[in-house]
Amino acid sequence: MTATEEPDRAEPRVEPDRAEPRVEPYRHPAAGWGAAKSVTRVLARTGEWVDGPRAVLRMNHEDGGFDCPGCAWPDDYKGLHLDICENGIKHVTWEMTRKRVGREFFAAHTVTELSGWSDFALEDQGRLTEPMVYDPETDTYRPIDWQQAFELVGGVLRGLDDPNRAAFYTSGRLGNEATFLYQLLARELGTNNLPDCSNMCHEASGRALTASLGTGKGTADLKDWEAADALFVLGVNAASNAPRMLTALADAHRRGAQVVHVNPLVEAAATRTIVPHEFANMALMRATATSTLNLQVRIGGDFALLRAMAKALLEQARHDPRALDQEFVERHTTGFAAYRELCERTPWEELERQSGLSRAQLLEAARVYREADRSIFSWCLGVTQHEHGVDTVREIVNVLLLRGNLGREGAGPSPVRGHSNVQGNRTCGIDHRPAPAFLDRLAKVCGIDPPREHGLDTVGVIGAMARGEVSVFVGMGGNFAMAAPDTEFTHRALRRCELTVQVSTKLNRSHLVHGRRALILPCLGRTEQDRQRGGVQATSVEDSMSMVHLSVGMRKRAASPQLLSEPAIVAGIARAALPGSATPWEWYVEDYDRIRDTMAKVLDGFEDFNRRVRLPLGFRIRQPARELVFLTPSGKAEFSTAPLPDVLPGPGTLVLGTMRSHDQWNTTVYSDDDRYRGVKNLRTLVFMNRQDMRERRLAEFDPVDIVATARDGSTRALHGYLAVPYDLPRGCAAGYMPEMNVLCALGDYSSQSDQPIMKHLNVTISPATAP
Ligand SMILES: Nc1nc2c(c(=O)[nH]1)N[C@H]1C(S)=C(S)[C@@H](COP(=O)(O)OP(=O)(O)OC[C@H]3O[C@@H](n4cnc5c(=O)[nH]c(N)nc54)[C@H](O)[C@@H]3O)O[C@H]1N2
Ligand SMILES: Nc1nc2c(c(=O)[nH]1)N[C@H]1C(S)=C(S)[C@@H](COP(=O)(O)OP(=O)(O)OC[C@H]3O[C@@H](n4cnc5c(=O)[nH]c(N)nc54)[C@H](O)[C@@H]3O)O[C@H]1N2
Ligand SMILES: [Mo]
Repeated sequence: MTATEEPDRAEPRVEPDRAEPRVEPYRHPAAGWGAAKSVTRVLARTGEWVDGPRAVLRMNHEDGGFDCPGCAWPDDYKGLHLDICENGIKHVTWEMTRKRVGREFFAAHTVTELSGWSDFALEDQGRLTEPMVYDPETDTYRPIDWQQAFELVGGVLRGLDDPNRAAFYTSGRLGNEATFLYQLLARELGTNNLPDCSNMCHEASGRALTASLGTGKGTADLKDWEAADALFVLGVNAASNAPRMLTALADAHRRGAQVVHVNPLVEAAATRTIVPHEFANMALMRATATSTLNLQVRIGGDFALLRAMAKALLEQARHDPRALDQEFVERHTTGFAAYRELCERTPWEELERQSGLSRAQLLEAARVYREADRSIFSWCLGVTQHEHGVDTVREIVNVLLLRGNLGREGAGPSPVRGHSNVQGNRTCGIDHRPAPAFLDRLAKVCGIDPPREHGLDTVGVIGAMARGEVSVFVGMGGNFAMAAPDTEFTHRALRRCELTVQVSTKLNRSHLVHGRRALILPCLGRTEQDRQRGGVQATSVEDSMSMVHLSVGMRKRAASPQLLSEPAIVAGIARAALPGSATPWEWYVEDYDRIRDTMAKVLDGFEDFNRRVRLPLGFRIRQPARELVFLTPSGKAEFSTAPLPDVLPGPGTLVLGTMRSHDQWNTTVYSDDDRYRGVKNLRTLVFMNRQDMRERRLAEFDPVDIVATARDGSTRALHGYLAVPYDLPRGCAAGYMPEMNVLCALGDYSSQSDQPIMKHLNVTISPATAP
């Protein structure tokens, strides 16, 4: 008997349109009718006409409902209204599809066959329905019951001679309660091997903010965004990746605030928008501008721009003391003199060359900053996925400190996190370098003896698997095989494992690139009701601005009756792996309030967790730096004095950055379109500066070979990509992740953050040699 709710429809491969590729400038405002049309298409495609809109109405509500599984942009604190966006709707309906991938499907297709399918076709099969185990005899996945699945994992984990031979990956959707249990499982077992997607996105931000301010998070919240006189937005494609930020940008522009975008590309959010939930404006096509200044830095040029702003302020301060907040600098910071000296010594010509901007542009940025009373700097991957990501975020803080833009309304650093709960994951213990104080409390409260030595992060774990040092890989969500750098190497590493376990909602490549033994464990999604012995459960999540609130799934019928919640799966594995454990795993799962009560004792700022998380908008985690309390060695905010990095491409080479299209969620690609960049039916493209193309005798859509040279001199190549002329600085090129991970060597990670430098690959691009 199949466990699926409805007959399994092993449909033929559904590929995105294979129509002619087209690229033409997008001339419409962001969001608005283009978005509405796209949503209509998505709802039609997933067959969610009734449930889709109903679900969306339950999203991001102050009084229950579930948290959008999309990005980590905070909900509008003013409460009940439709704070939704096109891409949020896409993510929700993606989870709610009526399609199912059940045992007949797996019986009918060998893993070898499925490996030839596109990623789109794999996910398009629908929701996973029951636990599956890999059968090497037939090269297929076959059903296994939950107890046997847990026993299999438990048995392998128990048999390890060293717990550090296991690694536990997290993708940032996991709710706080499951997160807490997951890290407890790893640490009770005896390892800090907790790689996560944050190792590929905001590791640099966390390390930089901790070093400068003693807190790993931003300090500004949505109210601050509304009070700021200037917003600096660096390296974010907001219209696609944090669409609800458009509202904040449009509001700022309307009230006369300055909105400065720093990006090699002029992205849709840097022009104008129709505010996503303002239906009247939508009907009237009334767009609001979202930018007062666009600065097209070269890739990696942000640091030079920031230092130039500091230099200009310091020069101005010689005759205009108000250029700096001297009192703030004296009272709250350390290291100012050395920083000033460093800025003064850095020549303007170097700053122009490294930023790719003219002196006039650099001075204009400084002027806007100087004339604003209150400024917020916000950033995402354009800043972090670089060798100098940590230094650059610290330079942002330096610039903020010069004018006392911290600890007061309308000011502060404001990183834009990725996955909806990636920040909560870190808060709740997913950290391969845990703080000793956290481990002490965990030991005391949970009665375990957690390991003290640092564990492996994403890059580290891939190397360790390749060397045979890690032999069990558990993926709590995500799609590690595609998200990680150096695709072929990563795949070889995963295949060396004794056991790979993927807890997932949909079929993806990570199920096909597996160890000697392999399990697929299907879980409930965020939209689905999670009923345990103690009744319907809610999980909590934390947004980019440290607000923690509850998310309650409302779909009564899960994709399959066999799905377990993520906390239940963690508990099942833990019970099997740790038979003598004193942790009350099953008791925790009966009622997540019990998990929260324990978390309240372990986690800083979570006192009275169960009560506060039920307040209408949840609660904000205390942020010492926001109160001008700095948990740094000096007890003050610390200026950093990093030298200006050299980011210029070598002769004949270009710097290539990988990024998302408008129509994808990380490794999930919805279509081959990238609406705001004017692209239709094409993902195998590389955006290039026109002159760089001319130099290489390339015309639009000419096929090219892209060869990346890693630091160790090894090369990796993609063939047959199409060159697309685009407005970006000379020497810079861009294309889509995850496909371009093929080009990113495992060894090319930042020495400051250990993040793969996915925005800074050294490549040569030339006319394709083979047709
Ligand atoms: N719809 C949708 N939303 C998402 C995601 C998704 O895949 N789809 N992913 C989520 C996740 S996990 C994350 S981490 C975030 C990612 O959000 P983003 O950081 O916006 O992601 P990317 O697409 O990588 O885009 C990076 C941006 O940085 C710019 N850039 C590249 N190099 C540089 C540089 O050197 N300097 C500057 N200043 N800019 C540069 C690029 O032009 C691009 O605009 O989004 C989250 N939200
Ligand atoms: N070249 C390059 N590579 C990159 C990046 C880049 O900019 N350039 N960005 C990096 C970044 S910022 C990130 S965050 C990573 C993303 O890395 P991941 O987080 O590992 O990847 P996702 O594509 O978000 O994961 C999608 C899968 O998650 C599963 N899933 C979805 N919802 C749920 C759920 O509720 N529960 C569970 N258990 N599973 C679920 C589904 O099976 C789906 O196939 O990629 C990184 N890789
Ligand atoms: Mo991310």
